[in-house]
Amino acid sequence: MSEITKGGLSRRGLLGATAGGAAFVGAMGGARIAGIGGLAAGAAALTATGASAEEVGGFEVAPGKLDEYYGFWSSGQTGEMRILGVPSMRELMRVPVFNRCSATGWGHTNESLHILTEKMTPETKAFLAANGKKVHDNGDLHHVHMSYTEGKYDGRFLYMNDKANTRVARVRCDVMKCDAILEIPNARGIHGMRPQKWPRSNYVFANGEDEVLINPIGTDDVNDGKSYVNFFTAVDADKWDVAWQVMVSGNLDNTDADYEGKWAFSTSYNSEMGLTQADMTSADMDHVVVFNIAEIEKGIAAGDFKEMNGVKVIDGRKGQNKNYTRYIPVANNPHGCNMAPDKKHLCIGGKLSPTVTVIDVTKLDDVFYKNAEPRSVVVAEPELGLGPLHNAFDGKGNVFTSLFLDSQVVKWNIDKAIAAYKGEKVDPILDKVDVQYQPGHLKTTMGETLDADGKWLVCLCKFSKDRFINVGPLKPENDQLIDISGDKMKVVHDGPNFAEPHDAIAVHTSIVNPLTVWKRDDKMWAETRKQAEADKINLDDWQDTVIRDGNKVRVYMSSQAPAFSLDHFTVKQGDEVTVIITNLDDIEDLTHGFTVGNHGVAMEIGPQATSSVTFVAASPGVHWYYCQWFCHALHMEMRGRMIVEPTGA
Ligand code: RUQ
Ligand code: CUA
Ligand code: CA
Repeated sequence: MSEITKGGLSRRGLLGATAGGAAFVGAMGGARIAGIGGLAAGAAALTATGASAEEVGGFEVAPGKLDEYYGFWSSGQTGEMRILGVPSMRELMRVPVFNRCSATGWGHTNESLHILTEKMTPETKAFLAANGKKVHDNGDLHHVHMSYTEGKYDGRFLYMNDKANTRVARVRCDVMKCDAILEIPNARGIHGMRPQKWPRSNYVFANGEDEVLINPIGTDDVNDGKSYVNFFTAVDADKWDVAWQVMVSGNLDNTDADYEGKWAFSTSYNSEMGLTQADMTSADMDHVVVFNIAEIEKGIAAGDFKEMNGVKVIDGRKGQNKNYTRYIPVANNPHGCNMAPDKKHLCIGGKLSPTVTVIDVTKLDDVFYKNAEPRSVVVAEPELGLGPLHNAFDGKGNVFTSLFLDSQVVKWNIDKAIAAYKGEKVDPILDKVDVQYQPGHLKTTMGETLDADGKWLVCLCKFSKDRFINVGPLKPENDQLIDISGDKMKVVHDGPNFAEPHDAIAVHTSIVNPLTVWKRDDKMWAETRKQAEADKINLDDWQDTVIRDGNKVRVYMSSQAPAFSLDHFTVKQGDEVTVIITNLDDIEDLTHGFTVGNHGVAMEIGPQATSSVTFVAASPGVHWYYCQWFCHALHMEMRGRMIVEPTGA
């Protein structure tokens, strides 16, 4: 077992109330953090004020009524993106991204396989082939963020990371489907991810959390942290390729960008470059890395990079004495990294320290160009409670910070925190509210944009414990809705959610306006259209043609409720069969599906969409296919036969 277990950390300790939390911090080296006991007592006293919260209401959305915000949720290890309505917290849609989806055929249709494999590294392709696979079936989607123009959501794309398989993906907001995935070379474990906010999201910044060997295995000692580095990646959001990478000292956890397009920031909990948990928590201080975007672009243009696996890599490690990066010391093992919409203040969650470190980003030029001491940019460091992880904003100068160990959200004021840091006798804490339980991310409506409106806060709690009827040892998360329109926060709704949303954003409905029916010339099936043109098939017209091309058979079908254009087709055992279906229905909500019995074949075909799937007809006999999307009174009868003639027949 690890050092920490020996030190007394148990699951019970983690889950317990403040006392357990204090034990946790103690085990993690809390001796270095002053005032834990007193702070915990203060927190408990404040909690009692929950009853005085203002009754504002307005979160219940009656049947037939619509939500004011789109909530875009990550799903962690489920690998998909989810759309919820806010404030109703109703789950509206699941958008498969890194996972294999049984309903839509994502990860199985040719269109999705094209997206999943197009920008895969040769290394991964070879690994998958050795395992008899084309794609990974899992992903760990932590963060979803929308594209920006001048600090505001622009409704074009949603970007998201995959920590499990080191990828970044993009979802088109016009159809709410993933249209691009990029595996990041060199780095491992993409965790933090944010689009550039200003002037627009030209870059998507992506952090590698896991350390990677500098040299091929066998060259250096794998048990020496000095053999490892980490990578910060800027993805060109338009070309969907890596623009550049920066090699850094220490690992990288969460990232954000400023509102001027000058900086990106990443927290590091392993500045020690430790390879064990004990080593990763051994130092007094870790750091936030500041990336100087203009200097990095200049360095790339001037050729000051090393090419690694086709990527231009700048060396931004400590001691390079160049203007690419600076390392700002913060208390050991920081986590969340959130830029306030006042354009000035960056808030860093202390995690093992009960503080949030506030950095004034307008002071960063002095650190880069005037040799100012790195900590001179710190303008406040309020003690807020135990386990501060993430920060959200109301656009009125206040911050909401999740306290993982205290199971609370604390509301505090930036100006007051700055005054207190200067020595004035002011308490920056405005309110605390209990949440159930152990919150991670928390998000305010429009809170990570210049349009932050301070109406709702969604707090994503990692444990639900007793909040719902028991569904067995695996329990849902609890995404709680908190009314923040008054002075006091008020928890108004419990939102159970399956494994395991990490992060969410809430975007006003005026910004997002998806289509209800696909456009026939959509690029999603551009490759399929090319093949159809070669086969002299008009994909926009009625199709009922079977084309044989050696042992490859292409079956072109149309669907129109309640029938497929082919009620049967015949192939030979061993044929590689591609079924291409175009849904000619152009009515809103009229989706068809195509499932072949006992073949593991299923896909969605949206109104006016084309979808295709390829498999080998290895099993002779008659196999029924059917529409699995309830589309008509005769939906059950929307089926047909695939006749597979035995070899030699
Ligand atoms: S960060 S552990 Cu979003 Cu709190 Cu992934
Ligand atoms: Cu078409 Cu059911
Ligand atoms: Ca550390």
